[in-house]
Amino acid sequence: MTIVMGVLNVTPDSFSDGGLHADTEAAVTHGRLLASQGAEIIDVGGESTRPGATRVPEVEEMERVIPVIEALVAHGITCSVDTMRASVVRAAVAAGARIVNDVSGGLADPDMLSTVADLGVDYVAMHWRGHSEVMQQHTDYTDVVTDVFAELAARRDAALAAGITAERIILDPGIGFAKTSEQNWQLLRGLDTFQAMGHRLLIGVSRKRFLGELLGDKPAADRDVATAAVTTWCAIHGIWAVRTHEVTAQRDAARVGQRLANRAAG
Ligand code: PMM
Repeated sequence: MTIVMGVLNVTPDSFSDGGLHADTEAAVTHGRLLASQGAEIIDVGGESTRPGATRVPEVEEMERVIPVIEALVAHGITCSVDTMRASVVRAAVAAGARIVNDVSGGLADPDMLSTVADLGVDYVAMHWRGHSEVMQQHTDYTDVVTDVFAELAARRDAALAAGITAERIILDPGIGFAKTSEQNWQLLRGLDTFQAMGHRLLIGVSRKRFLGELLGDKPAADRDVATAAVTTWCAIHGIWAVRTHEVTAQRDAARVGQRLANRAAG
């Protein structure tokens, strides 16, 4: 069945007050809650990738994510690290992370792919065309499904060439990254095309802006029902995992999708 990857952003805008220790504690508490609700992986990130966001210094990113990963792993929780930096990957894997979630697909850091190959962990390569400050200036596609497929296949090939084995590669078309709302919908309609690449697929639509836009500018906190609708669609299409902020409704939605597709319930 489609599994849920719970989003844990250890960023100041997610955990508003207190110093670093309070942030770490609040993050660990939240990560444990998501896991107890049925998230099979907790995706720990210390750098916001929202459109327009500026980069966080490397030390700060490490200070945010490493203690949280250590604590969650100590509680027996499977963690991925959401980072574009090879140095953060090394520290996160040493702290017990088992999956690397690189929204840049290896493009942001020339050392990323060889580092992941060396560490022998799973690798999510997402479709990406540039950092958050500029990504919405890169939404020109001839055909978004065909073009994202080709660009993602190139990243997959680069990962293979660097020595990451095929079974370890997970692909993600990068909903909301250098895409307009319409292009996001086209990519979601094209999931079968991406399935044909023969890798596990991860989809992240949780609370994203295009859902709010569809629903009369609903605020982010009110987009979980719409997210669940897409989760059902992802489950129907055999997606390996959805990356979401909320877990309970997403798991239910994945079960429904599983039954609609007439696969055995997970
Ligand atoms: N989206 C965000 C962050 N990381 N990782 C993957 N693999 N796929 C995504 O779609 C994705 C991601 C942005 O969402 P957030 O700011 O709400 O975490």
